[in-house]
Amino acid sequence: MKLVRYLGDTGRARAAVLDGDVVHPLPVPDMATLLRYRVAEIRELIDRATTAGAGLSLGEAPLPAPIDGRTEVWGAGVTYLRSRSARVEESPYGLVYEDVYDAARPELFFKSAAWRVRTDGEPAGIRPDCDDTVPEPELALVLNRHAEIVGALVCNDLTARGIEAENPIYLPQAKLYQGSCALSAGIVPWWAIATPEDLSVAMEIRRNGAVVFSGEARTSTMKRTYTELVEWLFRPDEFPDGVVLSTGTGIVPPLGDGLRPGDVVTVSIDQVGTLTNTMTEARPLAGGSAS
Ligand code: DO4
Ligand code: MG
Repeated sequence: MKLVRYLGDTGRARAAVLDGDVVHPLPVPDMATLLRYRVAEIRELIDRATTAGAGLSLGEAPLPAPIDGRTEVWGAGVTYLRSRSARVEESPYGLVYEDVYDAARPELFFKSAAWRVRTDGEPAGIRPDCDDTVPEPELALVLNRHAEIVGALVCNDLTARGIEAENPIYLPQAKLYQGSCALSAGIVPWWAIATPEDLSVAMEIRRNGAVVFSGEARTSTMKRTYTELVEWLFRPDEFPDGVVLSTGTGIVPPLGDGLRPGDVVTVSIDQVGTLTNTMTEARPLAGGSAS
C-alpha cells in the first residue's frame, strides 16, 4: 500500500492510496494538504478511504511525482563513510568533509521544489557544463509539518560531482539543476516498513544495455539516526506542507566515471520501491527564456 498522486479524469492530480492496482482517493485536495495532518490522522484517513468502497482502477497513466504544493526536498550529506571517503578523494578541500562527518551538526541542503521533482520513468539530468555527474541512491523520509515521519521514498540525489570538487561552495550548482532530483512515485507508510533502520539500498547503471556499475549499502551503516537528521532540519525552520528529507548516499561510483546521456539508473530499496530514470542533458526550455 502506497500514498500516491493520481491523475483522474479531471487531469488534476489528487492524493490517493494505491492498494495493488486499486486507487482509493483521499478526502484532501492534494499531497501537500495531507502532510499538514498528524500521522495518527493520516492513518485514520487511509483506513477510512480503503474501507469506504471498491475504489478506482489505476489504468495505464503513469503516476506523477509524489509531492506537490509547497512541499520541499532537502538532502543530508556525508552521512556514510563511503560518501566521506569519496569527497575526500575528489576534492582538494577534503578536510571540510572529514569535519562534517564527525561534527554534531549534519550537512543539510535544499535540493528541490516539488514542481522540479522527476519520478520513476521520467528523464533525469546531467549538467552539460560538468563532465562528472554521479547518481546518489538514497532513502528519503517524508515528513509532515509536525516533524513526524509519514513514510519513505527512493531518491536519486543526482550530483554534478565535478562542480562540487572544484569548490564546495559551488554545492547548490552541483545539487540543484533541471532533472537533478528524482523520487519514486509511491510513499510507503512508515508503519508498513518492518525494519526501517536496516534497509538494503542497491543501484545499477546500464549503458547500451550492459551494467557498467552496481553497488549496495545498508541504511544501518549510516553515521546518524533519522531522528537526529529530522531534529536538525526542523530546528530553525517550518515546513507548512511537510518536507522530504533524503538521508545521504552510501554508494558512490569510482571517480571520473560519470554518467552519460542515455545511461539508465535504477535504485531499489527494500520494502520501499524502485526508481528508474534515463539520463539526459539538462537544457533550457525550447523557446528561450521564461516569460
Ligand atoms: O557534500 C556533498 C553532499 C553529499 C551528499 O549528498 C551525500 O553524501 O549524499
Ligand atoms: Mg546525496
